[in-house]
Amino acid sequence: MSPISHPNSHHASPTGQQRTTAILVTGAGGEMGHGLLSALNAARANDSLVESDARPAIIAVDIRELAPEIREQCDNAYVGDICDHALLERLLAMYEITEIYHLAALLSTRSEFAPETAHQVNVGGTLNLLHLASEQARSHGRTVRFFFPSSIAVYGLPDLATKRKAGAIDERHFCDPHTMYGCNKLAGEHLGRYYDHHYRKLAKDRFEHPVDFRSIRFPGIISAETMPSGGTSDYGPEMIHAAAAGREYHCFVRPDSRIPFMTMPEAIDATMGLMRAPKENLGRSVYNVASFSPSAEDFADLVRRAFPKAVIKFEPDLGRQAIIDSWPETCDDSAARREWSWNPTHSLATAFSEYLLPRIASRYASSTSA
Ligand code: AKB
Repeated sequence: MSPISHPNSHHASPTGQQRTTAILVTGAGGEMGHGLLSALNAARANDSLVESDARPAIIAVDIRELAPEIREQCDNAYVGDICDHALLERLLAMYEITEIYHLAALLSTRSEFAPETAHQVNVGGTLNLLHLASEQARSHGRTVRFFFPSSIAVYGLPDLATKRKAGAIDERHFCDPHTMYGCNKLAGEHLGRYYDHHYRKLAKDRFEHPVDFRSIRFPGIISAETMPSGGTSDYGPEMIHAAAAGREYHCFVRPDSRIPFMTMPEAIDATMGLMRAPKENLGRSVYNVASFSPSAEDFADLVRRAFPKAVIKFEPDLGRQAIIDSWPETCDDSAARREWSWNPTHSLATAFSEYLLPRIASRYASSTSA
C-alpha cells in the first residue's frame, strides 16, 4: 500500500535537502491515538518535549485514513502498513525521528481468530519500528525514545483460585500469556529491551543504546470518545456506550469477572509521564500501572444507576471468559509510582461521575440531536 502524505498547511512538507525533526505515532487512528495526539500537541506547544532543538513535526502512520479530527492534529499522515519496509525507508529518508509511539496492534480477541497474522503485525511490525529507530539513531547520532504499549495480557493466571489468591501482581510474576496477543506483547517488551541495552552486541561498528525503550502494561482502557474493537476488556466500554446510546447490551463475561481498568485520560497521562521521566530514574523498561479493578457487575450497577432504562444481560462467551479469567484482578504499580511518580486520577466512582458520564452524555446527546 503506497503511503499518501497529506502535509498540513502550517507545516511545510519535508524538503529533499534536509530532514524534518519528527515524532512518529503509529496506529494513530486507534483507541489511544486521539488522546495521545492531543497530549503531544499540547506538550509541543509548551515546549516540554525533550530531545529536539526544533519543535518537532508530529507524523502519523495508520492502515486507514485518519478521521478529520485526528488528521488535523498531525503535520503529516501516511496511510500504510507498519510491515511495509518501503514505507519505513521513506520515513527514514524524509524525517529525523526522535520519538516513536508505536500504538498499531491487533488486540486480544481479534488476534485469536488470526494468530499468525497477529504475530506478523504485532511482533513483525514492532521489530520493523525498532529497526527504523536504530537506523535513525545511527544516522542522526542520537538515541530514539520509543514508547511501546504493552498489556495485562502478558500475564497468565492458571485458574480462578490462583487469580483470586494472587491479588496485585508485580511485573516479574505470572508472565505466561494464554493469548497470541499476550505472547506478542511480551515478545515486543523483550525486543525493546534488546534494542535498548544489547543491540548488535558483537558488531565492531556498534551504536550503543540506539533506542531508549519504555513500556507500560495497560489494563482495560475506557474512553468516553472512542470505542475499542477486538479487545477482550471491551465489555467495560461497550456496556457504558450501549446504555448511553439506548441499546441493549449482552455482556460476554460473568458478573463476577474482575480485571484492572483505567480511563483513557489516565492512560495518556501515564504514557506522557513515563516518556518525560529522566532515564536515570528508571530501574526497568516495562511498568504496570493500575487505577481501579471493578467486577463486571460493579460496572453494570453504576451503568443502571446512570441509565435507569439500560438493559444489561450477562451471556458469557466461554472462550473470551477464559481469557479474562487468566488476567490478573489487579496489578502492583509501586515501581511506576516510585520511579516516575505515576498516580491514578480516578476511582471507579469518579471515573463515572467526573469523566465517563459527563463526556458520554454529551457525545450521545449531540449524535441523537443531530
Ligand atoms: C484487550 O482487551 O485486548 C486490550 C488489552 C487489555 O490489552 N484492551
